Amino acid sequence: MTDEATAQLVLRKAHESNALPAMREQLWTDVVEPQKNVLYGTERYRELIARSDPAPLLRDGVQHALESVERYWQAHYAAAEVAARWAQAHEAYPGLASHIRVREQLAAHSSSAKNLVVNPGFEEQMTGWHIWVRPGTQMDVHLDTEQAHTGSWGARMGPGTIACYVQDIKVTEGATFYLTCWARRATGKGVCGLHVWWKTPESADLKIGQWERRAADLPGQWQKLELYGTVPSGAGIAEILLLGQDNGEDDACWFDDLMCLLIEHTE
Ligand SMILES: [Ca+2]
Repeated sequence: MTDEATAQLVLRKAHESNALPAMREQLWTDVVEPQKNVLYGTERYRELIARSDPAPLLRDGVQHALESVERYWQAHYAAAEVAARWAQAHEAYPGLASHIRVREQLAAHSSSAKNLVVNPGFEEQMTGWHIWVRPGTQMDVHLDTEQAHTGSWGARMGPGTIACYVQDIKVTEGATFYLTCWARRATGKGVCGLHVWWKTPESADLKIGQWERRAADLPGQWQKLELYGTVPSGAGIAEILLLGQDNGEDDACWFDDLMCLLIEHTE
């Protein structure tokens, strides 16, 4: 992103894209439902549509767009000005309110925000974290001083099949959840991703899709990965998974410097 006009165009496109799932619902209600009797296998059709739900992909796209805009603004304006620009955007694009609210809160409170992740930079070794390796498979998982985003330590995985560094965060449904980390891949092979597995307060699977953000194909570079949204109904635990997968012999990935915020809504 190179200028303010592009930033505004990205915001407008994100706003338009964000309306697509609602438009699809409207299409169903207005066009398909009234003709239910003439459409063969309507339930099956609905099932197919449900499975092809574009909402998670759109959410990722919108988040990525807003992240790009924020990066541009942060590079060109002071914090107060960035917050003011998000307030303007909130006004101009009401459909993006839930996304922009997070940006406003971060701009306004980032210095005083309470990071919920224990030992977020692995400087206290494995305090707060545990490791999961898929049973029956191998993964080399260890903390590493060769690569760190900040401090001395980073969390390394590879070579191996699939494993995660895991930490549970207590959450309350309906609050805004924000999670970010830094990730680095050794090569363009394998998978390196930030996940959230939603669980009930009793630690049972909530049986909804995990939130996921994969590191881009930028070997050797530290990348910021970000996930946020509303804590789903019924959730009491957000299980953070730092995932490494399919790392070949010369391959590995690293994670460092997590931040997790829970923003309760007071309005
Ligand atoms: Ca560190």
